[in-house]
Amino acid sequence: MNFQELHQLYHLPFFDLLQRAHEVHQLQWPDGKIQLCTLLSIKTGGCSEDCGYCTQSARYKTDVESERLLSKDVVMEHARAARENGSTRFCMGAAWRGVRGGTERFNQVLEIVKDVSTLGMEVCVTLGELGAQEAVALREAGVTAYNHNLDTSPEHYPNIVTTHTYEDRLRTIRHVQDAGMSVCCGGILGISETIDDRLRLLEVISSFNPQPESVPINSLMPMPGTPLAENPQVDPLDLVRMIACARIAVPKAKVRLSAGRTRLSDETQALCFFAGANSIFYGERLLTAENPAAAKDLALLKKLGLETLEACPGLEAPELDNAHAAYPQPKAKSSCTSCVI
Ligand code: SAM
Ligand code: DTB
Ligand code: SF4
Repeated sequence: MNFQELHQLYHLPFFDLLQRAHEVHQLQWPDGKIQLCTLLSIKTGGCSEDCGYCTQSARYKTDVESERLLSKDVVMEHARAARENGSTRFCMGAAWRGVRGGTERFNQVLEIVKDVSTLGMEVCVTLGELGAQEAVALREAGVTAYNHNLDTSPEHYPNIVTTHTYEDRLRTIRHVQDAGMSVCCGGILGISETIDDRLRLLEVISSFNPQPESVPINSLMPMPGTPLAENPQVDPLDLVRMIACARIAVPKAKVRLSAGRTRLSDETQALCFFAGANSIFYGERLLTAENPAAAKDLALLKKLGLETLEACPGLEAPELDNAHAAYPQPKAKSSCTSCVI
């Protein structure tokens, strides 16, 4: 969708926008189930990058203590627990600028991925910048999706990050697509952007070919010590509008109501689900920030009569297919219709 279309949509009367989004949601996701995902920071803090919202940047004096890459055994313990608690996607994050093939740490990550991918969950990683070969290696190890957010508009991005560019991010996304992994790409609200910046982000994301499989929408969790620590909270109704626009602009994607839920009321979250959000991060911690207690989330979903997506038995990573043009359509081997990977 282009900016003009998104602008018109966004500024519709609130209930007209919600109705349009809900219709798309019901058409694309008739079972209305919510996917539970678990996040784990496998390497925390000490990052060379200067993303102004991030508590893991080495440039800011924050409360986060740097940790080395977790061992495979520890990661597997978390992954098994996530599966037992009902998560069908396990997302591992590392605070690195990027990864390079042939290094010890990249080989360790590949070993971790190989083991986690035996558990039957979708396997998502977010490790920063990737080259083409690293992307293929991750895909072959069993990664099903790669998270790499564009976060905001191309115009606003340099106000938030100066150590890498929007084009760098797009190049990594291209490598992920070429390797046959699904793309998880979204944004963050509350980083001093305008509404137009948010819509420009959606314009860029919805123009991907193929469109991303997953669009996380984060709301800033202001982190003491970071440049954005004093930013005001996002207007909840603006968040709902953004979710609705994401649902309409990227209809087949899982729209993930991501960071920031500890500051949202049950009512706001309910509106987000109505507007098209169909996934949450589940469990008391995101990467470093807080998340609602699992029991609280389950109680909310129950109150709303929302079911969770069940595990998909025999889930496998998409087949490698570089036979087509620049952006091959990731293929899912699984026959389960509720898992679009
Ligand atoms: N280092 C990797 C990268 O840059 O792609 C992945 C980790 S980073 C934590 C993933 C995303 O989390 C960011 O792109 C941003 O959207 C979100 N995020 C990070 N810090 C946040 C915060 N304080 N509040 C809300 N969202 C945040
Ligand atoms: C995404 O867009 N949000 C998740 C996931 N992708 C990796 C991460 C949220 C991180 C929130 C801040 C923190 O925990 O430090
Ligand atoms: Fe590093 Fe990612 Fe945080 Fe940026 S968002 S500082 S790249 S961990």
